Amino acid sequence: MTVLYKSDPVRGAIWAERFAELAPDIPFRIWPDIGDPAAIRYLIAWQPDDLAVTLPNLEAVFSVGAGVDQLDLTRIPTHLPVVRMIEPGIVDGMIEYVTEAVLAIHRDLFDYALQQQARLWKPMPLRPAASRRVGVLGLGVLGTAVLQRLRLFGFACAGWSRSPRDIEGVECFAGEATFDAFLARTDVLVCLLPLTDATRGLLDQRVFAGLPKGASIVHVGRGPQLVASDLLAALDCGQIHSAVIDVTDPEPLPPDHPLWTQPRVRITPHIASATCAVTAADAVLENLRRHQAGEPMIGEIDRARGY
Ligand code: NDP
Ligand code: OXD
Repeated sequence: MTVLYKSDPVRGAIWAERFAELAPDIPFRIWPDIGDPAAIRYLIAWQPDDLAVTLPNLEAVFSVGAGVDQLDLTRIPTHLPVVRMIEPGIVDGMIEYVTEAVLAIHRDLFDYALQQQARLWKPMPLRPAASRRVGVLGLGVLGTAVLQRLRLFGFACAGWSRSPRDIEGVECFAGEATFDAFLARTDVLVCLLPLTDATRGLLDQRVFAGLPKGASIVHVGRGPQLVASDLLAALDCGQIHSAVIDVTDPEPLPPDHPLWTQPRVRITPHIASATCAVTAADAVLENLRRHQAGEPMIGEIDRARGY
């Protein structure tokens, strides 16, 4: 039962070490050194290309990331389960990134950065966290973890998902019928949705207009969910005050893109979070055990939903 890894080889070496330590009986190979293709049962990849079609005895495909939008599902035969990455390293990184971004917005750090450039010493009133309404799009593994941390600061927390959720201390909205009400109560909008046909282009002029004037955006989902020209227009007219953007379309963001120079936009190069190789190997090993035992794997995606 060989496992084949096809992604960053440096991280692959860490995966290999962890497999050798915890499951020395499972051969772990790093692409392109695949050995006998017929022996490979499990594939761990960011982009498998045609491997899911050409490996004759494959039993499952694991994404090295939380998202699966980078996979071309049409090139993964329908009998193969596709599993996204759920592991504590990604969660911790995302909590740190979003917490910092929301606090920077809450404590007016965009304005103070501009004041610093102008050498202007001008304190602004301190606003209690309870009066700042944070709203997270997506109440999955990451959205829920982020809200559970933000609650501790006292922010008024809400979230929006497709199906109804119940999270302590969080006002949960579900489905399109509640979307406008969710937006209307949100001062800081965090996007943690997977990229699907339903979420592509979601962050557009209509969404920005539905937020209270002067709201801010933290975008950590996927670049194609944001209509950048609409955001720039909303920033220009003051409807949106500021934006923290970790994911863009395309990536890397081209040097002449106007988002780079908008004074109230902060850009990072898709680093909000990253898979931790050690805990990811643990997560896959647990799923291999489950698969061998005929139990459901953690993070298996629903192909029809796209996430
Ligand atoms: P999950 O699958 O656990 O959660 C997805 C959430 O989004 C669910 O609550 C789901 O609703 C909701 N959702 C999906 N489609 C819709 C829709 N059309 N309308 C309303 N709600 C919807 O994903 P994760 O939390 O693990 O990850 C979320 C995304 O974060 C990833 O797909 C990836 O794109 C991004 N990411 C970004 C990283 C970065 O570094 N910038 C790092 C890691 C992930 P329901 O609960 O009803 O299913
Ligand atoms: C992921 C990512 O999906 O890094 O894990 O964006």
